[in-house]
Amino acid sequence: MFSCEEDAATPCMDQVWYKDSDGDGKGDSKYYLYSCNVQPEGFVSDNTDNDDTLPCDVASTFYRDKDGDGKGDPNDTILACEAPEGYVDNGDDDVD
Ligand SMILES: [Ca+2]
Ligand SMILES: [Ca+2]
Ligand SMILES: [Ca+2]
Repeated sequence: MFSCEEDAATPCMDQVWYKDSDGDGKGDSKYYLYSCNVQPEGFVSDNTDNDDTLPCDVASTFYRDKDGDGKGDPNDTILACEAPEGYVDNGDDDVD
């Protein structure tokens, strides 16, 4: 992925690109490559992503609400950025 060396006649500045797996525009500082001029697909110049598996910095726990009363099952949870369909942000349902 050192595309600068492919064309030695063209001076260019190496740039570091960081992998953005979750597509939130923030890159993972642990996974990077060098490329000049062209931005590799799936990579960004930012390296501030704390968790590159989630498109947000802090994930929240959501609770499954099977019966649709707005209260979730405390034993059926998922970690996500926003409440997925069928999930709510509380685990107050005793009998879901
Ligand atoms: Ca990311
Ligand atoms: Ca992220
Ligand atoms: Ca419920």
